[in-house]
Order: sequence, then structure tokens, then C-alpha cells
Amino acid sequence: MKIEAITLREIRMPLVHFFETSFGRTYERRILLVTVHCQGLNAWGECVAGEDPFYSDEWIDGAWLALKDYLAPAVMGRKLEAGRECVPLFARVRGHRMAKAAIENALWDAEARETGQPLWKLLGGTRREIACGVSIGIQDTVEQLLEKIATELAAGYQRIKVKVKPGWDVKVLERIRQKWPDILLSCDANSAYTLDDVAHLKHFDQFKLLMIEQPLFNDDIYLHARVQRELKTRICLDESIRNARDAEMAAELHACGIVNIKVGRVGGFSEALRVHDICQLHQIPVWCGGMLESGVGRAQNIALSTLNNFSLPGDVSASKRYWKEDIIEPEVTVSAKGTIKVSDEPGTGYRVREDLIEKLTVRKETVRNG
Ligand code: OSB
Ligand code: MG
Repeated sequence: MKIEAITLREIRMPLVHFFETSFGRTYERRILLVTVHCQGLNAWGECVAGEDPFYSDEWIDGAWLALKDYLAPAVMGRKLEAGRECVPLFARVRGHRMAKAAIENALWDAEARETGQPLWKLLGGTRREIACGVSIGIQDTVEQLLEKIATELAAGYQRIKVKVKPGWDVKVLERIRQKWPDILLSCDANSAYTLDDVAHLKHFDQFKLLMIEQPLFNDDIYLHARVQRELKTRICLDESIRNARDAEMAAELHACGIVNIKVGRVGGFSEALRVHDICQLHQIPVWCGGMLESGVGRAQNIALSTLNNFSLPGDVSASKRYWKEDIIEPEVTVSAKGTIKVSDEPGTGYRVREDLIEKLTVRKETVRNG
């Protein structure tokens, strides 16, 4: 595939319901999409950077500049055989993993479509159906949260994850467990606790959680290992795992028992596959995280989730939980037993609705050859 041009665009999509984590509340997503134009084929990628640098140090406006000034020019005019070939071309740019992933993932999609195979097969997937959980944000009241959990359980989701922070944790988990003693339940702190909270975190053990996701500092592995020794509940690392080396360090230090893989956070499919393999080697199960993606990113998360070691339900759920109208066709639907069936069509198996995307676009810029 010869890369002739890359279009960056920002679309705005209001969320059906606000999403609140320990770092803030989001009502509307500003989503950066890239289109890689390869001789008549338009390949799509989503940059999962948030509106602000609060989850990680990347955010949409920084990612836009990284893509426009460095990453798009690094691959422009090149003829590549495979998506993974852009990794060395990006290597000189430090960080900016979410920006890199947007182009790399689009190129994997292009490769899959050019070679007429489903993306999940190209990635090395083995599952025909993936297990789905949901991530439920902090609500105004515990009653509202319980209502949301009831709705998601009725829809069939296999695992409930709730966001926690100091002041919205033990009491909330207690109420959930009173109502549902046996469901697969986990919590995600998005780095809201410190070493001063270890005694407090020990109270979480009574709730038999599947995991506690990212309790401590977003850039730490070592202290998580220290805290993991104090807890019965497995720690799951999200923010801290930026690449396969981090995964290896976390495994060797016993900093976690589970890893959340987000393809954007680790810089693209190539690195996501490496993280997957390292975790498998160390018998650490993984699951696919979400970043409130539009259909473009969601469809790619589905493909990744078919790999063997994705043995726990991911945060990959139905389009309608986020959007009134998604930008892919068909939209992502989840079965009554909480699964998504994977398509055998070339690429992701979902069609990108370019007409709708055009209507949602608030800014657009094309980087061309020469
Ligand atoms: O930590 O997993 C997280 C959303 C934005 C930023 C960070 C996280 C999340 C989620 C949402 O938990 C998962 C989803 O897409 O449903
Ligand atoms: Mg998380």
C-alpha cells in the first residue's frame, strides 16, 4: 500500500450519558480520526487521546500536532507491505503513542482489506466471539449507579466495573455486593490513591473483586508491587503499562495479576501484540480496555480481543451505550449472553460511514506527499 495522503479530522459526538472518573466528567467526546489514503483505499484509525491530558499526558490537540508535523510526514509517500512497518519509521518520535497508534492501526486495517482477510485473523486471533463487560462511571447518587448496574446485567454483560475514588468506594461496593453477592465485579481508581491509603485499600478485599484497576500513580510499577503484596485482590494495571517492557517489569515484580491492554495506550497493534505475548508467557490474563471510542476504534478493539490471552471480559460494549448514532455500519451490538460475534469480512467487518463523519467534522487537515 502506497501512502498518498493522510487526513486528520476532529469530530464531536455527545455521549448518551456523561462519563465520570476520578479525574473528571465528560459529556461530549472530541475524537481525532485519521484517514490514510492508499491508492483508492481509505483506511481509518482513531486516536484515543482524551479532550485533556488527565488520563495520560496525551490529549487531542497535542496528538493533532504530533500527527501533522511528525508522524504523517514520517510515512508519507512510502510503500508499505504491512501495518507493522510504520513502527521503525515512528521510532525517532518519543512517546505520542496514541497518535502513533491511529496511523498504525489504520494501516493494519488497510493491510487486512488489501489481502482480503479479517483484521482479527491478521492479528493472530483465535476467538469467534468475545466476552463483554461494562465500565460504569461515578454517578450523582449510589441509587443511580445501582440502577445502571441492573440495566447492564439485564442486557447480559458478563462483568461490571465501577469507577472509584476516595469518598466513592467502600460504601458503594458494599451496596453493590448487598444486591448482587456473586456477579463478576471490579473497580477502577484511575490512580486516585497513594501509599497512605494502603490500609483503606485492604477493605476492598472483603468484596471479592475480580481486580482493582490502577489504584496508584499512573507512571508507577514498583509501588504497585509493594501494595499487591498487601492485598488479596489482584491489581490490574492500565495507565502504567505503556509497552512490552513495562509488562515484563510488572510481571517480574509481581506488580499485578491482570493487565488491561489498550491499543492506543501502548502505541498500536504491534506493541499490543507484544504486551499480549509477554503477559501470556507470565500467565497473566489480559482484557481489552476502552477509551469511549467511536465505532472506528471500537471495531479495532473487537478484532484485538480475539487473541488467545484475552481471557477476561473487556470494556468493549455496544455502540448504543455511548452514541445515539455510531459512525460505523452495522453498529456494535452485544448478544443477550454478553458477547460480540466477530465478522469474517475483510478488515474489521464494519463499514465506516464517511457521509455521517463529514457532517460531524469540526476541523480537517490533509497532509500530502511533497
Ligand atoms: O481507565 O479504563 C479507563 C475511559 C476513559 C479513560 C480511561 C478509562 C475509561 C473507561 C471507559 O473505563 C471504558 C469504555 O470505553 O467503556
Ligand atoms: Mg482504567
